[in-house]
Amino acid sequence: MTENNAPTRNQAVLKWVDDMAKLCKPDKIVWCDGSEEERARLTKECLAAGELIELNQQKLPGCYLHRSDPNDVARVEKLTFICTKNKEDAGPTNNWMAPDEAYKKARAIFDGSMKGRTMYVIPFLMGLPNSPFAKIGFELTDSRYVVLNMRIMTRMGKIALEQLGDSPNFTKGLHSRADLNIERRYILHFPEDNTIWSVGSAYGGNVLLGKKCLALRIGSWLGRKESWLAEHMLILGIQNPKGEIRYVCAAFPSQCGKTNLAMVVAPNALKGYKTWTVGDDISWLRIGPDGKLWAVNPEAGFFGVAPGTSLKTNPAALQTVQRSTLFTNVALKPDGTVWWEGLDGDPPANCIDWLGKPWTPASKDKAAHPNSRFTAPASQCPSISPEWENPKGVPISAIIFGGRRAKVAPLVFETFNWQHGVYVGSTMASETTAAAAGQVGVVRRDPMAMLPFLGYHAGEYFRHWLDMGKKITKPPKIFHVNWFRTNNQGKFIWPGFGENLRVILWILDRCEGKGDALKTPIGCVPTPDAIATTGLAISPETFKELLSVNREEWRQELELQNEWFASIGPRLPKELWDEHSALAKRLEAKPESVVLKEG
Ligand code: GTP
Ligand code: SPV
Ligand code: MN
Repeated sequence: MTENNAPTRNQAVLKWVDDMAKLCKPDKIVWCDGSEEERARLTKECLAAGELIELNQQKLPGCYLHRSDPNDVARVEKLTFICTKNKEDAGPTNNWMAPDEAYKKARAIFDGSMKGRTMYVIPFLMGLPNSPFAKIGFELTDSRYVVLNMRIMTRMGKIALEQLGDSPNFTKGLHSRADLNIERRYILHFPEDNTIWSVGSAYGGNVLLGKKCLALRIGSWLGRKESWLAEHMLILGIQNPKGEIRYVCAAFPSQCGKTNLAMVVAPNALKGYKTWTVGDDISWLRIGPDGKLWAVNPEAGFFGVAPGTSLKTNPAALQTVQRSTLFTNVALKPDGTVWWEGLDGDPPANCIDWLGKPWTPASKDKAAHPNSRFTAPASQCPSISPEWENPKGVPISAIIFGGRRAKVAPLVFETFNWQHGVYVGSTMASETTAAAAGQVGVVRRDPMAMLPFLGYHAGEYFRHWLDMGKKITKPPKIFHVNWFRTNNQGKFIWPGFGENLRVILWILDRCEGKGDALKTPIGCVPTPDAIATTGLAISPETFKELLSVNREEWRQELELQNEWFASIGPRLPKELWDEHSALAKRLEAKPESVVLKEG
């Protein structure tokens, strides 16, 4: 039945779509072409069905609001599985299910799940056409909301079919909302079959299969096989007053500031600097013919966190979402515009909260869900880089790891070399956020910000990073940052946001053999005057505190790292244990010519 109106003669695609349709039993099958006509038609259907609410078209042209099911508002890590033949290959950080069992369990839920519904076939491209980085995927889904989101987040439709041609080489993604029952929800990855099955959810990373499922979990698996890296990283270009542009990648866990840093605007004190957004969530990195590491953003849009986004914190994001944007789980104002906690100005006197209920500032619950999001085309971002669609990518000068740590980690430090940098990435820790279901604010290890997104064994992943380091002849330097240090009242002591650019400029100085630093046991920190603080309302004591390395705290940190490394088991590369011992030694040694705060 699929051949009738299918826009491809690719037999592998046709057979697979047919098989999946037999399982899900949709009333009809629609092949998506990515056209404007298709967008308008699906939007109209969504409005009629109550899946979208039209926003004020004068103030927010082309913008709509979606409210998800209240039990379906974030990624569910507990229900996300890596289904490799051997359990060991998924490693100790992933949930594992045997492929046979996983297919069987999910089949029972997919069976007939699309009765009375349409199955949309979405061919999509991650990366740019004719790029060595690009990968092709298909998502079969019974959700129009997913189609409309995928249309923004990926290069979808004809363009993907053209790239694929007759090749059987594509990721097979199947998604059904089924009954949105959390007891019947699974996000299953079969890297050995290049297959993703997601059922029982209709939200974000669970169902926009190009993003976390393909670009990171399947991507990381392919990256190891094909010698490249798939990472949870933003890509940012920084142009100095001479007009030279340098690029950095930064890996921060979910809701820890990637979108914000990707769109950072130079504060007045840094006149003459300009910033360019290349990507805000995912980087695919390959070694170029010049021996440098090159990065591509495989996505075409932003699925960004709404709360906290304001003219003060992220003006570029706010400008990006003024048109052709889908909002999910934000609050609705009486004038048909949107609101969320942290947006500029006073809270509205009344509005409709994310659950569809009346809300006033006196209400004790939040008006927007803490993981409410916007989906917007990257091309609309005022700081989008002219290079963002370069199929070769951009050359990377520095890799920056970072987490949300109230204490311990200083504002910034530079690692001694690639291996030490991999160790720092592998031991990253961060407080959990609302991006995933579960408790918020608990410190956990989140290596390279990839804990929820690894498609294979964490120990093997660290090995892959070490191996890549040997192949990159001109490696980027590796740094660690922490924008989230707090004082004893729990208040952030670093102003963050635009001011983070000051730290990035020190990082770029260090990449060019400039910038003053002090050697500490954990790495090199800036000297107090190496980072420009003009125009910052921050006392010299606070700044000192931000850059301090407390030996006692780091000794405790080492103990926790011990447990973490032990949990990875024998596949943890020995080099990382060596780095761990070396840090222990440096912490015990007498300070060199270096000022260190004693615990
Ligand atoms: P995902 O899309 O979940 O991967 O998140 P992300 O890493 O892109 O995080 P995002 O930039 O959306 O920031 C998440 C939250 O952190 C928002 O509420 C921001 O306002 C806040 N945030 C971002 N940067 C800073 C900063 O420098 N300082 C402080 N205090 N908060 C920040
Ligand atoms: C994240 O959680 O890191 C996100 C949002 O970027 S989601 O697409 O839901 O994974
Ligand atoms: Mn993310």
